[in-house]
Formats: sequence, C-alpha cells, structure tokens
Amino acid sequence: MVVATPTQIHIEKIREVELPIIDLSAERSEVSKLIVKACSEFGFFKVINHGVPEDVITRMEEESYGFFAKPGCEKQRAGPVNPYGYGSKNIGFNGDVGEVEYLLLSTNFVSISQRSKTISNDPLKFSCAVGGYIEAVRDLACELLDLMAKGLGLWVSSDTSSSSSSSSVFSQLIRDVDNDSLLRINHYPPLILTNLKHTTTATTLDKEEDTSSSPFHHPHHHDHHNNNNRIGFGEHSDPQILTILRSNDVGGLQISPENGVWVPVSPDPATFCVNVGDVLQAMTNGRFVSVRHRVMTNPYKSRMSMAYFGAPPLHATIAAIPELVTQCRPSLYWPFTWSEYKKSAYSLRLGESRLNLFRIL
Ligand code: GA4
Repeated sequence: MVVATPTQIHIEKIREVELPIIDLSAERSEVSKLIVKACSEFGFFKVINHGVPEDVITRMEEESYGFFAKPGCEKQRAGPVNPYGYGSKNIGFNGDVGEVEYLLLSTNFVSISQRSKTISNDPLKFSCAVGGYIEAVRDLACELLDLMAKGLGLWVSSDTSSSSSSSSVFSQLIRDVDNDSLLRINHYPPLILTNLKHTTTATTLDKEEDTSSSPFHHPHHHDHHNNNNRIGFGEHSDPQILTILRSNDVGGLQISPENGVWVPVSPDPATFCVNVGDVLQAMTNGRFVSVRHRVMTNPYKSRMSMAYFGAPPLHATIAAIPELVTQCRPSLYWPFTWSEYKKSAYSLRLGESRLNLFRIL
C-alpha cells in the first residue's frame, strides 16, 4: 500500500484550485458580496448566466477565425497595429514579443467600420459582428462594475437623492462617450516541440522560482509549461478598469497570485473570465487587486481569445474613491489621468509594474 506523505496530500488539494464562479442569475446582494470577495482575493473570477447571447459570441468568433485563417500577406494589409489593426508577435513598442497574432480594435463604431475594410471581404458583416459583441460585453462590464460598487457600499441603485445617476462611479467611466476601451482578438497558433528547438522568439523568459512552500505549487503544471509550451503573451497586468475575456476551449491562461507562482485557468467557452485592471486597483485604493497573468501556447491546438478592456476617457482623473480612504488605509497612489497612465504603460516593458510609478511612499 502506498501511503501519501503530507506533501502529496497538499499537492492533491491544490489541483482543485479554481477561480470563483459568479452566477449572475443569483440574488443581487449575494452576488455583489461574492464579486467583492473575488476581486479582493483573486482579482479574477468567471461569470456564468452572463446574459450575452450565444449568437452574438458565435458571430464574433466566426469572423475572427475567418480573419486568422487568411494568408499572412492578406492579414498584414490590416496592419500596422498602431493605434489599431493587425499585429503579429510584437507586443507594445519596447521589444516585447510573444507567439501570438492579434487584432487590436477601438470600440468606436466609426473607427471599426473604417478598419474593417482591410480586415474583411465583407466589412459590413465584420463591423456588425464586432459592434454587437462590444455592446453586449460592455453591458456585462457595467453590470459587474455596478455590483462591485454596491458590494463596496459605494452606490445604491434605488438612491434617487444623489445626482440621479443610474450607474456607478466605475461604470460611468466606460459608458462615457469618450471612453478609451479596446477589443483585442488573440490567436495563439499551436507550437510543436520540433519548432521549439529552433525558435527563440519569446524574450520574456520563464522566471519561475522554487515555489515548494506555496499553496499553489503544482509540479506537474510547472514542468509541463516549462518543457513543452512557449510564451504566447508574457506576464503583465491589464492597465484598464476591467477585462472581460472569452476564449475557445483551448487553455493557456495562467494567473500569478504570488511572485513566481503560476496557476492555470481552465478554459470554458460558456463563461467569461473577468479580471480587475490597474485603474480599478487604484480607484479602490488597493481593495481590489490587478493580478499578473500570462498566456502559454498549446503544442497541438489553436487558442483564440477575445478580450474587452473597459477603459476611462483619456482626460479622466483616476483617484481613490474617498469612502475607501481612511486613516488606517491612507491613499496608496497619486491621482493620475488615464492619458498619463497609458503613456507610462507604453513607455515600459510588458512585465514592468506601472502602478508602482504612481505609488505614494
Ligand atoms: C496589456 C493589455 C492589453 O492587451 C493592451 C496591451 C498593450 C499592447 O499590447 O499594445 C500593452 C500591454 C497591454 C501593457 C503595457 C504596454 C501596453 C503592451 C505594452 C508593453 C492592449 C493594453 O492596453 O495594455
């Protein structure tokens, strides 16, 4: 008989680590408490019964697959990526690369219509699919942000006394006509082992340390990702307010709850994976955490993901919500405009911490 050592038992337990699942069909006040807990402890959660119609997702996914299936030279016609368009391998402007090709799109319908002429042979169909998808995920993002505000005691929807707003201080920013939100469609082509031996394109190296004392340590995942998989999108945190991500059934997303520790997120096309961005961490004065994450490629299958990044207008000033600043919890960050923050994000490498530049003390 093989007797499990305490360490083995510990490892078996952490195999079950999963992101919190938020059911949007459940009772509102209960949901808002669970969302606050998830954003404070994980910075990530999955949403079920999200209300985004299946056909809206399917249409967007089909258009995306259609684009990535085109020959390379045709896809290049939709580039360069700055400010919006097609990009391959290069990420940002400071030399970061990953095994990914992508479309970066504004969420402004006029801009999408313009861009779609070089993306699709049926630009109207493409821009309608993108427009429909953006509208649906923006509504979902706003609903989640309103629930967060409620859970934090910042906003009561039935409160008619205060400036008659029907949305929270968070969702107002991404509902603003000048919002700077983005849609990013990522395609991570499969990379097989023979490719690995000859390609050295990813500059962001695996920095995994010995995590044997961590509750998240999982040697099997650890070894697997080091030996067989390449970095699709290197370690980073999202600069914006909130990210709403939908992927196909191919995994690869990993989150880093502590330095050097990586926890794989199981792929689930029926859910949206939601994460807190840097701006929300600053506005909540550190109550919510913008957690670092990365994407590894799969050796055999294509991963495709669609990420909506809800962002404020460029001129918006980001500061901690006064109710969340107390003597015991003084302000963590200097106020900044989204434009200043974005500039600093693009001046740094992907993996560098931008929020630290604005930290008080
Ligand atoms: C990460 C989140 C979004 O994908 C993104 C990325 C952006 C880019 O790819 O151009 C950034 C990256 C992201 C963070 C730091 C800067 C900006 C690349 C980079 C080095 C579109 C975003 O807004 O920030």
